[in-house]
Amino acid sequence: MSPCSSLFTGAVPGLKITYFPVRGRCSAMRMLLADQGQTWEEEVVAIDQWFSGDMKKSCVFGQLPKVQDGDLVLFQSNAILRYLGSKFGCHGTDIKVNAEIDMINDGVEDLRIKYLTLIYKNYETGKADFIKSLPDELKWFEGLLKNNNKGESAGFIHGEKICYADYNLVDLLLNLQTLEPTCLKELPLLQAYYQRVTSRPALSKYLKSDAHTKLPINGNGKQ
Ligand code: 6SG
Repeated sequence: MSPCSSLFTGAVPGLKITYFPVRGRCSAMRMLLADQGQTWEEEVVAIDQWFSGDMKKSCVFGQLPKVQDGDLVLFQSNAILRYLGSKFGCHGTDIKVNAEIDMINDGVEDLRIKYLTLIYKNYETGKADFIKSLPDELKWFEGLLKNNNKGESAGFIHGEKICYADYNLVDLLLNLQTLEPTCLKELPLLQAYYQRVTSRPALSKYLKSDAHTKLPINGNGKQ
């Protein structure tokens, strides 16, 4: 029993994601689950229900997503991703490998925060500059791929096995290409990596499903 469990309703069998009707911060965890052949339940919280009800008070940091797995209740999307990575074999087995994967995921989070700031705070005034900054922002990931066996046989952002940070990075790359379709033009390794990961059969099937395509990327209609 986790220390927070008493705050929440009882254990649920299997995995349940509670979130707004958007891809947002749940897209990477859904990709991970789909690609790893898992099923899960979705509890969709309408935005008016969120602002008029008591759910916010019951959340550890007053925010969603929430993931429940049996008697474990988790908030914070990156902690959730890391947990799902450990549970389904997409985290390392060695503490040093894990630390490197976590470091890469933190790099993805830094860029995601810049993207979300644009989307939710200054889309109209900041879009052109943000797009201009993308080659500089993304070159670090191109560099990681280059150092990973020159990006040739290496399929992934760390080593040769998919890790939870791959799903987070691929989700962010999908959003960035929606914002600016040519943003990977000068980054051949990242472009090939994106194609390679999103072509994995189960992930590709999920990305084409209504469950994914019918959800807006963000909560304010901007993308
Ligand atoms: C918003 O920020 O979807 N959670 C969001 N908003 C509601 O009352 N560090 C953690 C994590 O990684 C960040 C959580 C995240 O898990 S996600 C949340 O709970 C709150 O704070 C982005 C998203 N937005 C869609 C959306 C529409 C209505 C509520 C949420 C308008 C936009 C954001 C708030 C109001 Fe909105």
